[in-house]
Amino acid sequence: MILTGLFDVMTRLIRVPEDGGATFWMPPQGSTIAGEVDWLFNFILGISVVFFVLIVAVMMVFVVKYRRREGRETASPSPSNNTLLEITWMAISIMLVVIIFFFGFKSYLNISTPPANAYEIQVAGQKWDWSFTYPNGYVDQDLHVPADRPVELVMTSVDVIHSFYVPAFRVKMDVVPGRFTKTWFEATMPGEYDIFCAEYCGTGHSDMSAMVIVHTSGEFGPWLEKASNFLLTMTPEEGGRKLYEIRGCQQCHSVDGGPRTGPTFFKMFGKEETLADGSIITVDEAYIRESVLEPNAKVVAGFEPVMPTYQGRLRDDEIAALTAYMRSLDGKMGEE
Ligand code: HEC
Ligand SMILES: [Cu+2]
Repeated sequence: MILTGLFDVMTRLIRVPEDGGATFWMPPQGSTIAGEVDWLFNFILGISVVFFVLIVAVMMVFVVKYRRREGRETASPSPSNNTLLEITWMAISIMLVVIIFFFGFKSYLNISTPPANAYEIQVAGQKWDWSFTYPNGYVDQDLHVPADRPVELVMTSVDVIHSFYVPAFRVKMDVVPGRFTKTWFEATMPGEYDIFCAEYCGTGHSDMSAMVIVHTSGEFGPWLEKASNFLLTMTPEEGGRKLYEIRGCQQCHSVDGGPRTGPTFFKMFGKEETLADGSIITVDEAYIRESVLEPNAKVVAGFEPVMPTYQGRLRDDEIAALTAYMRSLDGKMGEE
């Protein structure tokens, strides 16, 4: 306890009080568990420092005291053992290790068991960004959370192993393809904090960052409401483009004429399309709407019927925005 007391004094010396408990070497303590994680870290660091100093000091003294000198050619035999000394140092080491285990295990259990009333957000990692899906289906590239409410993250990866890391929350958890991992936190201070990927995942690894934005609990609801209705604040083309990127169309449809799993959207609007049954239709609003809601009603010749239905997943105004975006891909960019 003297050790931690000493260490507390040391850390307080370099603490920046207005920055939420940040110190010279620690980010702010932005979550409820940050304090206990830091405490244990400092405790282990304190023990290491004390023993390091003790061992090095004793070593130096012995080096000088028992150095080779004139007339002291042979060492005198040393006593074989000192039972009391040996039992003492073993007892002290065991005690320290058990204390560390006790607090470490306690925090570990705490960190790995989300409270039952936690707000759940789905996280997907992919090369090289994060996407966060809210209970209402809204998808964002940054993580927005309410303060003072436990938030549970259910995470998976689309490609390789990533690791979700928020230093300010002292939260780090692997994100693994084909598996769901969970972690949780309760943010205590509104503000913005960094998210990093902490598992080397290829060329863009260092770019794989995002922000956690902690809203006051009253602000979070209105934020989600407004963000989910981003169409209201954008032109239909912009909104459609955003939907194209975040709702998965991009994975199968290009906008530059190149082939993917599905036909390109480039110059698609107004064109004559040959269907698998040989008939020919013109791509218009009604056909696009049908293609999105009932993809298998009319299948384009040369493609597999693999498009998932967006029935119940895209509202009418969203389909209208997507249509506006497709219409704008007429190859006359910048002319209007
Ligand atoms: C898993 C891949 C996949 C995803 C995701 C996907 N599509 Fe498709 N889409 C296809 C395929 C394959 C076809 C062609 C076969 C067919 O008509 O069903 C197609 C056809 C279409 C067509 C008709 C194209 C034409 O040239 O006649 C439209 C319009 C369309 N998709 C819109 C969308 C929109 C909008 C989204 C996102 C909200 C989307 N698709 C997501 C695979 C996909
Ligand atoms: Cu990564």
